[in-house]
Amino acid sequence: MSETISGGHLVAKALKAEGVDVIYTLCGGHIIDIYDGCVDEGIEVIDVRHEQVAAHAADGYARITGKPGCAVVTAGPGTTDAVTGVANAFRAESPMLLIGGQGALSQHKMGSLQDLPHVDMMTPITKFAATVPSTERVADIVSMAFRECYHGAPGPSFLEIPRDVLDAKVPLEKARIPEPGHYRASTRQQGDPEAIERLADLLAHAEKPCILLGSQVWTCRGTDAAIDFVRSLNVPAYMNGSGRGTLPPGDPHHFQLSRRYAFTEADLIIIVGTPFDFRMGYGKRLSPTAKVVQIDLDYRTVGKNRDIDLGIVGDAGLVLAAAAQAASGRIENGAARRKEWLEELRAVETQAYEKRLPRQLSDAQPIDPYRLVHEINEFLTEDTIYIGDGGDIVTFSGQVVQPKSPGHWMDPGPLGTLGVGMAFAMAAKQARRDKEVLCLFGDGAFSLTGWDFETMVRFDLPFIGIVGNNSSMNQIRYGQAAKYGEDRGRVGNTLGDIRYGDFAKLLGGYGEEVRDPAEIRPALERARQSGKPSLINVWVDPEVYAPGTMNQTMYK
Ligand SMILES: Cc1ncc(C[n+]2csc(CCOP(=O)(O)OP(=O)(O)O)c2C)c(N)n1
Ligand SMILES: [Mg+2]
Repeated sequence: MSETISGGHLVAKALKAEGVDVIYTLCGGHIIDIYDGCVDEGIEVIDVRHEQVAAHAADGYARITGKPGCAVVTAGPGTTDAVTGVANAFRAESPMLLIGGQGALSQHKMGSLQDLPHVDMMTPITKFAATVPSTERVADIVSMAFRECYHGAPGPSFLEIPRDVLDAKVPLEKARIPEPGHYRASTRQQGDPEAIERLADLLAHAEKPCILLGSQVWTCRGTDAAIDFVRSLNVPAYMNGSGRGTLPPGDPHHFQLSRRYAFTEADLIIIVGTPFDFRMGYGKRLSPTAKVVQIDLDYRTVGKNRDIDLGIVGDAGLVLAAAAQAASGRIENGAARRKEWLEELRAVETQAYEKRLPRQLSDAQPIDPYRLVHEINEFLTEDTIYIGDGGDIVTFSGQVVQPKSPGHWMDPGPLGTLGVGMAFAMAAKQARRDKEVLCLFGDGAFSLTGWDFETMVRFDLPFIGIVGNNSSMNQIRYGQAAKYGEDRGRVGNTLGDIRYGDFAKLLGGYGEEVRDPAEIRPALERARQSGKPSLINVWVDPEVYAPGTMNQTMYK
C-alpha cells in the first residue's frame, strides 16, 4: 500500500518549505487538520483570542523576520474577523498568507455551516485569493500564494481550503510538493542602469539634496546600503514607517524635525520606498522647483499622484548601492559642498527640539503626553522593538520616540488600524526572544484587541505595555470639538476610567497605575524587571493634543 497524506499535512509541508515556523490561529472544526500537520513538521501553533490578532501577528512576523507570516482561521466568522488584519498588511505591503476554512466542496452553495464567499471578499485586499480545488494541489497552491506575495511590493495572499479537500488523504506521490528554494526566484532588482547614472548625475549637481528612507528600506533589508549612501554622498536623511531607525539617533545624517523645511528648501528630493499618500501630502508639500526622484519596488507607485523627474523601480538597497557606486566614480560628487546645507537643517532641528523640550520635561499632573513619550524614548535600548498603537498618544510618540536600531519601529502603516499592538508585540517577541518589546497603546486602541494579553501570558511572551490613558478616543474628539463646539464634542468618543494595570494582573501579568510623571521611569523599570507581560497604565491629560491632530494633517 502506498503512503498517503492529508491536505492539512500538505499545508504544513508547504509552510515548512517557506521557512515559516509558527502559525497564528483561532481554532475551528474546518482547520484542525492543519494543526495536526504542524505537529509533524515542528511548526508552533499560537492560538489567540480573536482572529484579527492572528492576522496582525502574521503581518508583524513578516516585518520582523523577513519571512512571510501565516494565519489560519476557520470558515465564515473566523475569516471575516481576520479581514482587518489582511487589509492592514495589504496597505502596509507586508507578505502574509491567510488560510481560511471553507465548507466541504460536496456541500458547495448548499448553505453549509459558516459558508461565505471568502474569495470574493478577499480579492480586493490581497495580491492573490483562491480556493484550493483538490487535495493533491494543496501544497502547490500554498507555494503559489507565497510566490504571489512577493510580486512587486509585497502583500498578503488568501486561500480557502474546503473541509473535504483538507481532510482527504491522497497517495503521497500524487501530491505536488514544491521543494524549498526551488519554486520562486529572487525579486531583488537593481534598477535601470541608465536611471542609476542619471541619479548619480543629479547627486553630483545637487547643492541641497535630501532623502526620505521609507518602509521598503527595511523590507529590502537595505539598511547598510542606505547608511553608506548618505555618508559617502553627505545627504541628510529622514526616515518614516519601518525605515525609522535606519540611522541611529545622534548620527550626523539623522534628521527628523526639519523635514517640512527640507522638503521646501531642497533642490533634490529622493523618496525611497514610500508612496505619495496622505503621509506625504500626496506629494504636494515638496518644493515645486526641486528635482524629485522616486525609488520603489512597485512600478505602479512611481509617479503616482505627483510628477517626478526620475523614477527607478527596484530594491531599495541595491538601487542606493548602485547609485553610490556610480557617483563615487566622479571626481566631484558634491559631498563636500553640502556642509552648509546640513548645518542649516541642524539649526532648524535644534530650534524645534528646544522649543518642545519644556513640555517633554513637564512635571504637570495630569501628565503631559509629551512627558510620557519622552520617558519612553529615554528608556529604549538598542534592543527594544517599539510598537505604537493608538491615536493622539501615538502621534505624540511619532515626534519624540526614536528607535535606536533598524527594524525596531512598528506601526500599522497607512491603513491606520487601531488594535495592531498586542499582535505585533506577540509576533516580535515570539520571533525575537532576544529582544525587548515595548508597546505604547491608546486606551481606545488597547480595548479593541486587549484580551490577547492573556495569550502573551499563556505563551510566556514578556513585553512592556504602556497605556496612555485619557479615557477618550482623543484624536477623534479633537476634530469633533473643533467642528461642532465643545458642548457637542463628547459624543461617541468617551471611555471609562479603566485601571488597565489591574487588568494585566487579572490575566496573570504585571501591572501598575501611574499618575505622577516622576513615577513613569521607575514603573517602566519594574515592568522590565518583572519578566512578565506588563501594562503600565499612565493617566495622561485629556485636554492636550498633538500638533498633528490639531492640524488634522491626515485628512489634508
Ligand atoms: C480600527 C479603527 N477604528 C477606528 C479608527 C478611528 N480612530 C483613529 S484615532 C482614534 C482614537 C483612538 O483613541 P486612543 O487609542 O485612546 O488614542 P488617543 O487618541 O485617545 O490618544 C480612532 C477611534 C481607527 N483608526 N481604527
Ligand atoms: Mg485615548
